[in-house]
Amino acid sequence: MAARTGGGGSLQVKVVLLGEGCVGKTSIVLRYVQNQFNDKHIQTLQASFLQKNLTINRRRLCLNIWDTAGQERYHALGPIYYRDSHAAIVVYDITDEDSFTKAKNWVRELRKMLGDSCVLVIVGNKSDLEKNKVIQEKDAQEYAASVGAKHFYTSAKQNKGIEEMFLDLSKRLLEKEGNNSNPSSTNPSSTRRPGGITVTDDSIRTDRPSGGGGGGGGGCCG
Ligand SMILES: Nc1nc2c(ncn2[C@@H]2O[C@H](COP(=O)(O)OP(=O)(O)OP(=O)(O)O)[C@@H](O)[C@H]2O)c(=O)[nH]1
Ligand SMILES: [Mg+2]
Repeated sequence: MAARTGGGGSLQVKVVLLGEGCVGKTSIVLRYVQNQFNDKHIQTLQASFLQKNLTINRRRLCLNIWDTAGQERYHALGPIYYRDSHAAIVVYDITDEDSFTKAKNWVRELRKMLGDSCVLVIVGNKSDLEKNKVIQEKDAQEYAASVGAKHFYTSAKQNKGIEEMFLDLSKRLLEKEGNNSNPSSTNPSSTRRPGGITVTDDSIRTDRPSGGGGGGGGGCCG
């Protein structure tokens, strides 16, 4: 689905996070949007919604991010959140073989339901636990390439790889949409990134979806 340009010339895009429970989907988004990290696993119920506004090379982008629940009992809700998505981030835990299998299942489902229309990213999270890694980088990279996805390592805990992953995804979304959105005025808080890209973190908003998103109690990780 083509992204639409909202008020203020900002390109509105929908991004969904999918993956098994406890792999760190919520942690990745909370680190990216609020620069927070929680050691406890607070299971997401259904899904949570967060927004992040960026300006990349004077082009405005609003990421509307749906962080879905990984528990199996919510699997059937997946299409509600990935439908019409412009990008999907499929997350696995580098220390958990099953979570990689589950990530592959999500990719298969996405490709079947959405075709090649959405930008696909596969993320190996918890890169700080390198010593416990069970999914080898070569396998992960080869798999990602075989399904037309990019692969990134992240650590929400140590704040590694997350900005880079969202930046790459955002640039690909902008490229896909062409060069026709309105340039915004230069913002003094802009930061220069490698590769000559200027990125501005415009504003932050977080919300819960109506009808019961947000975190619940309990956890699988102790
Ligand atoms: N060591 C380490 N732990 C992490 C990292 N990211 C998340 N965690 C931990 O992993 C657990 C699960 O994180 P969540 O972000 O709640 O996982 P989730 O994928 O959103 O889980 P569901 O909402 O149940 O689908 C928590 O205890 C986090 O603190 C990371 O990069 N490194
Ligand atoms: Mg969660």
